Amino acid sequence: MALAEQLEALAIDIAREAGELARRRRSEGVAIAATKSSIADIVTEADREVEAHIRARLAAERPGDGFLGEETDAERGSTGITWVVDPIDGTVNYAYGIPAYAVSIAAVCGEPSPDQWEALAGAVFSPPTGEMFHAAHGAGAWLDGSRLAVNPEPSPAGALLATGFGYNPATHAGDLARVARVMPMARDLRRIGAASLDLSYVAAGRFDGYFERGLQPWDHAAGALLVTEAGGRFTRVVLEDMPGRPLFVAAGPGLFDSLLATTVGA
Ligand code: LIP
Repeated sequence: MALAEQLEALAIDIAREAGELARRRRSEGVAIAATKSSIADIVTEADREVEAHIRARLAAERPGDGFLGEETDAERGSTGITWVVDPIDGTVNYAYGIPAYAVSIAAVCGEPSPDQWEALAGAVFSPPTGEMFHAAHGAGAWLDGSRLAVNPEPSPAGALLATGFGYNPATHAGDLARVARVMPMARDLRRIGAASLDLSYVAAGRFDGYFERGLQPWDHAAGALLVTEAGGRFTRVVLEDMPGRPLFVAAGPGLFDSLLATTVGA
């Protein structure tokens, strides 16, 4: 088995275990552990416990690999492989009991930074639905054994698009102006609240496209590979007004260029 597929198999196993743990903790009641960048940016006890579980499993299975996770300190590895992990993507949904959250695990090689890494494998597990989206570089994107393909073109009714907003209220007006620019090309807009699911749904053809500013590496590492392995395109654009808050765009080949041009805006 090629290295990318070995890493994919490990990501799938650990994402499922971690997802079952997250679901159990959800049923037992969610405890907010702290807030992070703003009062709206929460971390639950389960986020931390699930990340600790994933990190320990990866360290046991692949000692020497690096780790970049949402809730714990990054660690450089010696093998050239780094795991990029979001233990519970969609934490606010998770805390409110909205059944739209996921465990996202990706393995990348090279410098562990989104503008330099090459993604080799990824798994996005949705505990509420039991769906396992997964991909290995060059081996396609899959959902529970079925191969995924993005929508080549939106329907004549317009594109079904998804987006998201950050935790800093000062960014909302700009993000809403972007939505207003995009709506003329859309049949409708969805706000799921978990980038890993948004990207998985683009890969599965459930959305024609997705755009959002300010994602963290762990929000998109696995989902971006799913989109490209399903025949779509994904990009990260640094915009002058806020270089630290890149814009991310994903879509099928027939929509990508116009969605990118519209979301970047002149
Ligand atoms: C979430 C992202 C989502 C974004 C939220 C948040 P978290 O990640 O997946 O796309 O709109 O603001 O960043 O914090 O739940 O891991």
